[in-house]
Amino acid sequence: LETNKRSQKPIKIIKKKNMGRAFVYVILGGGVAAGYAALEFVNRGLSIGELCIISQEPVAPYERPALSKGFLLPEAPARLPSFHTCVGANEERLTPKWYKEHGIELILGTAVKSADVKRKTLLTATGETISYKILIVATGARALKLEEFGVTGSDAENVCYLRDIADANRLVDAIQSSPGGNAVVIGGGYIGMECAASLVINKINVTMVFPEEHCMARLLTSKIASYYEEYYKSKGVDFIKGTVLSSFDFDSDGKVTAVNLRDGRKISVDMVVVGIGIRPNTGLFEGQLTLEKGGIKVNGKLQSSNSSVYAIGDVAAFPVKIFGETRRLEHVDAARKSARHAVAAIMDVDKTDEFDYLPFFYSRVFTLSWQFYGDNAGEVVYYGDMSGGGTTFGAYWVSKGHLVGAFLEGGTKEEYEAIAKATRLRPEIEDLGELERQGLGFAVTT
Ligand code: FAD
Ligand code: NAD
Ligand code: ISD
Repeated sequence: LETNKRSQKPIKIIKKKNMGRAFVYVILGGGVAAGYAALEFVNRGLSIGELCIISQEPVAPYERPALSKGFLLPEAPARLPSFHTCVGANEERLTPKWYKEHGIELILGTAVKSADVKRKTLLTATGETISYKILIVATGARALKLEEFGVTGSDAENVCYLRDIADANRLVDAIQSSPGGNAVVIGGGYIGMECAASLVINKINVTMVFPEEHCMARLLTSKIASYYEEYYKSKGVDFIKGTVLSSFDFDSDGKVTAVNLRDGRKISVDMVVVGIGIRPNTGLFEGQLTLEKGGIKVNGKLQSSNSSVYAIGDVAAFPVKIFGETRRLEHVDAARKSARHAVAAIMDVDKTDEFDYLPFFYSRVFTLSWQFYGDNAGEVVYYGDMSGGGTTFGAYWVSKGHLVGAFLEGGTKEEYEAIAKATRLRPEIEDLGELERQGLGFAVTT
């Protein structure tokens, strides 16, 4: 019993057991998008105690791209706290102290096991019920496992995936246990290409195996891909294309000693890196929110089919205005910008327009570096020097008479800005030959 302050009459307070904490805003997931959302909340005047971030990772949000690059370097590797968000966008580095100072509750090392969007509650693995007024889902994605393709053996200590800091530590251990050894990299996408380069830098012999005709098949044309494959070959990387892994051989300790390919080949290995794609972490919301393109469908304010729930980053399928369709993008710039836009929409709805995002992807391997903006649809026009060895070249994609995408390897900051601006403007292209003749100059003068 407690006393009502005004009437001084006794009142009965019923506290439900395990009721847990209540917040105005809860971010579910503690990756890239969560970090950028937190910064945006603070910049827009968040009050102490209003925001909670729940993450199953044991560390505060960090720049995940560092895991396949700086983290794997043999000399002076990047380690936390140096790459907490939001250093990747040249902003403040949000250390655990920063969250404390801003009154943001960081619940780390804690998975959310279920969500009830009608009751506006989340149940954590520790048994706590956390309630919210507004929920931002930033659960990202998980790496696909070989078992999902019928191959067993992912648990072996020298088979590595790469999604989070625990995976990255495991990969570093495998690299350090295989000096001068042999690695097979399964998958020719982003993880495969970036990890293969990092392994070579660590003086490990690499064979890449993937089912497509060329690497980075989701984004690159065979002509662009062959530039990178030739560069990798010059660094000693072997490519086995058009086939997949069928099984592993193990030693008596359960370590993988060889990979067997479907085309009959056997390759002896000291370690294996697997990068065969991801699945967005939507499981908690299936049957509760509308899903599309494998993610949580949101509108131009990043708001899901339940108006109290927003989704950002890899898990969100949002309308990409310049393409006039819904897409789910698995890249860091989209995570950062969708996070910021969602918070703007939550805190200042009247002044926030629909999210108008220009897709931006990039990678850095060895001394190479490329950026891509827009969409890789339609006809392709190449320019520049594709003879190899770190030259500058690029490509434009032209669809329905308009420039819709642009790629550039080895550009300057100003040149990357120029291709971004040109792609955003979607200029009409009447003559592909003329575009080819102008090359990078077209973007620079548009
Ligand atoms: P994540 O950063 O994956 O964060 C999701 C978080 O949610 C994680 O902390 C996860 O543990 C947590 N979580 C999930 N489910 C739960 C649950 N039930 N309970 C509690 N917590 C949960 N993109 C680029 O554009 N350029 C790059 O160079 C680049 N490099 C990359 C390198 C690597 C190794 C990887 C893995 C990705 C890279 N990406 C890159 C992609 C980029 O990192 C992602 O697009 C970005 O991290 C997405 O941010 P997110 O916040 O949506 O998801
Ligand atoms: P991905 O989608 O880029 O590539 C997956 C690759 O897996 C395909 O290219 C294919 O070669 C291969 N593959 C598919 N099924 C296979 C099978 N059964 N056997 C063998 N190979 C198979 O995915 P990823 O490389 O795993 O990257 C994971 C995520 O991390 C993606 O969302 C990616 O965007 C992100 N990432 C991005 C960057 C970047 O933007 N620079 C860098 C690293 C990771
Ligand atoms: O390699 C990277 C990358 O692309 C990032 O965004 O690391 C991060 C940050 O730059 C870490 O400093």
